[in-house]
Amino acid sequence: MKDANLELYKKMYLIRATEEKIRQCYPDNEIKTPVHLAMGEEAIAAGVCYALGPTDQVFATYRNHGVYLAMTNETDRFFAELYGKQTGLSKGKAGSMHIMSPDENLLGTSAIVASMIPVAVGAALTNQYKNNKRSVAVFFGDGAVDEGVFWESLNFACLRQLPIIFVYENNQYAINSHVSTRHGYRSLAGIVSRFDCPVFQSDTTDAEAIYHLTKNALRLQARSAKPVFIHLQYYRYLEHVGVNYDFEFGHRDKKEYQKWWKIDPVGLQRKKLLRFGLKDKELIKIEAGILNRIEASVRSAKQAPPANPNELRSDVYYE
Ligand SMILES: Cc1ncc(C[n+]2csc(CCOP(=O)(O)OP(=O)(O)O)c2C)c(N)n1
Repeated sequence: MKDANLELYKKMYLIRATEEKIRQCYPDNEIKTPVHLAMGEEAIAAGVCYALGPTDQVFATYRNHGVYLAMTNETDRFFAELYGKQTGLSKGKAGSMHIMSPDENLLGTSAIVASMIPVAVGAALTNQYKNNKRSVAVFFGDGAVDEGVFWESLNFACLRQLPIIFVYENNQYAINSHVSTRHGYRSLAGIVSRFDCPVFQSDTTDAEAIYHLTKNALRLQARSAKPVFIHLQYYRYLEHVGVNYDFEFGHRDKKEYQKWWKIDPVGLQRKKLLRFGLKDKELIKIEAGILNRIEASVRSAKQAPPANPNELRSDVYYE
């Protein structure tokens, strides 16, 4: 597992460093899109995406940077999109909340809570019809299960036994409201497992453990052709939208953050690699390579031409 653990670390470091760069640049006000940073979530994005097969498809939410970077390992088109440039993933017209890359199987992400869940179920239905052995993974938060469409989608996926992986990322908060003020039941996993949908659950921040859990879910799906539900936890370090901490507003206690920071996924993985015998200076070299790539991507994004107003209505669905 040493190679896999290094791969997972590279993915997580890329995600963390990219979001740190966004934090650094955002006050310049050249990035106009709202940004929902997912610092704290890296083990889920890296662990799940690394476990997926090369043709499996993915949908995610507006908190999508980690999933995009874990899927593509690419920062040029990513930063160009954030800067609203023609060289961006969607020619600068989508921004951070709708990052996608169909060529790399990231089929959609959206600002509308829970909206990708039924679309992912539709993709799974297509794959079932085509019998092409593709799975679809859809990421969503604890706020998304407050939406009726989540339950309708889960029901339909179970009824038709679709090849879909529901990836539930519980970070306890929907904007500022805690899960305990929103969920009128004790155990989501308990309810979902009463559907015809096996649940794989963990509260770990260890990317390797999440990778294995996802592999097990995929294996069961390949054997049984059932939908599966992966129930995970993380703590979002920063405010809901934007680049700052939000502890002064009083809805979250800094002690909660400090508890999770002790098991920060990126820090844990780095320590694990050192235990496996990697040298600190080898890791520093890898990290420097990633940081240089990010710097180069930001430089070229800044220099690229802005989104073209004449293309406002191309590549979009409108009547
Ligand atoms: C349908 C819909 N309702 C409300 C909102 C406003 N809104 C934006 S983010 C959010 C919270 C979602 O929380 P969660 O699903 O847990 O995701 P997280 O932000 O924690 O990643 C809400 C209610 C929205 N964007 N879409």
